[in-house]
Amino acid sequence: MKKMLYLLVALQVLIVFCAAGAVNTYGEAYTYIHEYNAPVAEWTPVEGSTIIDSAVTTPKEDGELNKIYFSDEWAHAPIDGFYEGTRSECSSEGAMVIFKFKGTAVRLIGTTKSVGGAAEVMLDGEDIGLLSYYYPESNQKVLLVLEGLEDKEHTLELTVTINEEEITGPWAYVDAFEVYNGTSGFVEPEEPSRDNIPELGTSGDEGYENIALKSSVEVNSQIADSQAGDMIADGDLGTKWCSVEGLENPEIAGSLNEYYAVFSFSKEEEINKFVLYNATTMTTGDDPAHPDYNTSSFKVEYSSNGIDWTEITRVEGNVEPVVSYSFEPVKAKYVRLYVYKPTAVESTDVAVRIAEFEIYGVKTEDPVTETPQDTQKIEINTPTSAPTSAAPADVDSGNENSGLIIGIIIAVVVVIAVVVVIIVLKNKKGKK
Ligand SMILES: [Ca+2]
Repeated sequence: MKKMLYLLVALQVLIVFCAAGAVNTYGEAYTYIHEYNAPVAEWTPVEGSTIIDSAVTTPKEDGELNKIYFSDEWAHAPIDGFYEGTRSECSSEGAMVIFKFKGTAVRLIGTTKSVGGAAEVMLDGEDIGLLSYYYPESNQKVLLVLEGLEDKEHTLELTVTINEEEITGPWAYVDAFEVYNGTSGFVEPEEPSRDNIPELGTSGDEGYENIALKSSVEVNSQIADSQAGDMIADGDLGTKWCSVEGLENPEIAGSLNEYYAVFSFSKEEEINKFVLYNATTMTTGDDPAHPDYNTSSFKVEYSSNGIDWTEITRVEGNVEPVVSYSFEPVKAKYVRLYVYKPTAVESTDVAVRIAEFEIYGVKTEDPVTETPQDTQKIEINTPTSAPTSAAPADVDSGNENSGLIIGIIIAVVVVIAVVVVIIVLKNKKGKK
């Protein structure tokens, strides 16, 4: 059952990566905006707008302006952090919400979740598209924006459905509707700043370098080859290791999912620092837009045999994209990053997403610098054919061969000469 859940979550995560960043425009008269991963962390009402809280319900037949009709499947729960402390939710296909309003713009404020489904959206009886409640978890999120409408009464109708494409249940959420006049209701969020993200490979003390790049990496699991374990140490902030399949470990009370990445070196290395780059530091994709993707709790350990581990440090409640930690140098053949809360403390997202993990160790001679010297030697030796120590053995053996041939020729000539002399002498004797 758990495996099945993991599989579902994995599929969801895979799909959301594909679906990220979708912006749809329906028709010329008005715009409809919904991004699965719109990084709208906070919702700010438009000045002069009217907020219609979802806790107000009315019979469908009333069709009363600025009232929300919920079908019976909806539950209206008191939850902190929502408008007037309430949020409505349901998980029934076909459940409906009908909202009648007068204005040129409307926004739906709700929640997205990893179990989120979808809703078919109708405006004034016209099908305008599918609204997704899916992923990542975010409360009081702007889920739907309709702007540039005619200034008259409109009816917005949502019908809850399974988001078949995304293989989730029909979970749907409504906090409130916001009605206003104007077209500036939706503010595009700013790109997250990269000011505090150090360049890869630049965090080491003098004489130290990121030796994770030359380690071999083993992870407990990975979601796909495109987000493989070794991408945590490939010197690229455009790639990450992602896993949704953690381990059960009783060590940390209450933990359900734990993950590891083990870095193995060919010999013991002296190390004194690690730098963890969460997926929020990435230079590609939409991960940077989600501060909840910062690994919340983890520990880093080292070992000389891969069996007995010594803890370097333990981090809990982290919210930073980059976590850097220096320590007294230790000798390690193995380093283990052990994650036991992969996302923000309040998040239920079970995916660990780490773009890069640097381990700073004593710098060794770069074998790359030896190559030009060798090349130079060959370049010098080749044209002169000088019999230096590096002179090609072929040349010597070639000399030996030609000497041998000359020797053989001389020997043959000598033998022939001797034979000729003997014959001549014999003939002379015979003639006498
Ligand atoms: Ca990487």
